[in-house]
Amino acid sequence: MLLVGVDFGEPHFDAQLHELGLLALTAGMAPVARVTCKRRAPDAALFVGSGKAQEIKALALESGATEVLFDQSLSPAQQRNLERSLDLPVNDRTLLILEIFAQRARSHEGKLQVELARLQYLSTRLVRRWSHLERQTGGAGVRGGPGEKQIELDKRMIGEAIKRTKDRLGKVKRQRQTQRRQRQRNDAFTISLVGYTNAGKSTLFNALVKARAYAADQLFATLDTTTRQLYLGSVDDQDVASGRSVSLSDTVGFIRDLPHGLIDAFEATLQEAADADLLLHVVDGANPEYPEQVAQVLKVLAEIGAESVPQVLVFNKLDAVELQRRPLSLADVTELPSADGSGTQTMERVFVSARTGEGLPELRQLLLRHARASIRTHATHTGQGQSPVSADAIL
Ligand SMILES: Nc1nc2c(ncn2[C@@H]2O[C@H](COP(=O)(O)OP(=O)(O)OP(=O)(O)O)[C@@H](O)[C@H]2O)c(=O)[nH]1
Ligand SMILES: [Mg+2]
Repeated sequence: MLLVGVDFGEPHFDAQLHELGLLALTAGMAPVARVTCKRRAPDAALFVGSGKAQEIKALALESGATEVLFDQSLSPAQQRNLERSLDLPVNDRTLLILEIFAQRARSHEGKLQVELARLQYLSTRLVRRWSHLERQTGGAGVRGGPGEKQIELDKRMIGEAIKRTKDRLGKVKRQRQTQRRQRQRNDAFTISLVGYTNAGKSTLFNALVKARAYAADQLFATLDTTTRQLYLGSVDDQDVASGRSVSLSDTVGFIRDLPHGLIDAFEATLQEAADADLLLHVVDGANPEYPEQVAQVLKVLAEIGAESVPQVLVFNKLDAVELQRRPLSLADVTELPSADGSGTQTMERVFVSARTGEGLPELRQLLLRHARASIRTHATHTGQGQSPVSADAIL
């Protein structure tokens, strides 16, 4: 596979192309070469210039690449024109992410969500895609694109498949709502781990609840939400007076330019995060790109309506941070640009290493403080517990 990145003057261009390589590896594809070029704007027909297209073709031949992958989203027409011009299958980052999600989805709901996103993506471009997609659409035919008749047929089939998938998803969603209502009735204090993919959410989850969720050096290792009870020292075995226990959820990671179809399809899963009482925003503190990743996560959180949920920044991978960059204190407060870019927001921050356990006592302390505060306001709101003091005494 040959990677192509077109630099339109973005500040993080190199890192983005590197990330595309990681995504390809995660999907089980080996990048054999990469091409970059600078442009002011995409070419309407080919995305790159025709000279560059020739260069890509030559390099693909030379390196033995059997497929070309663009870092940016291509329009259906650009993709088709490129495939004709290069005489190779051409795909973009969006399809790659869809492919990874398809490979990783485990739960019934996860699979349906991915299926819906893929069908929606596919409905806009009826040309030969990766084999599993071909099978599902009844075989789109040979390269060069299926005939008009076939396209009409495929369109109808995809339309029907979208409807079927939506119906099935609707059913699963209703079940999930019932479960959520149940949890609300139980009134757990819910904490969700959110953050850029590969930040270490699952590793932290495992360290905090002593679970064995799948964690790996891959993008999107986690797709399905896992929830466990979290014991915070004295808040354990439920706080008797308020009836509130603490639960921690590990969720799907975010990535820049998450395909829109995926945000829609994963709405229910992402909604879980938005409904939490507290978000632990896990950051890969050892990654030089972390400020950009934090900004991307804040953006997605705003998109799913979770920007007002209290949030704590957890700077992870402290063990991998150079000595001279280590913070003086493991817990502090920091200023971040707000998601809409209009100002700044103040956020609590803790530095941890999910791997070595450093900073985890400080993180637990902080969680305990938030749970206590919440139980106190909760008790006041519902009239449960005699007074804030008594709630505090129990903790
Ligand atoms: N050095 C170091 N590596 C860590 C730490 N925490 C996690 N990692 C590594 O980072 C990689 C990603 O960890 P995960 O826990 O799978 O990350 P995630 O945020 O759940 O990722 P996705 O589920 O893919 O979004 C793994 O290779 C972990 O071993 C840490 O504290 N220090
Ligand atoms: Mg994970």
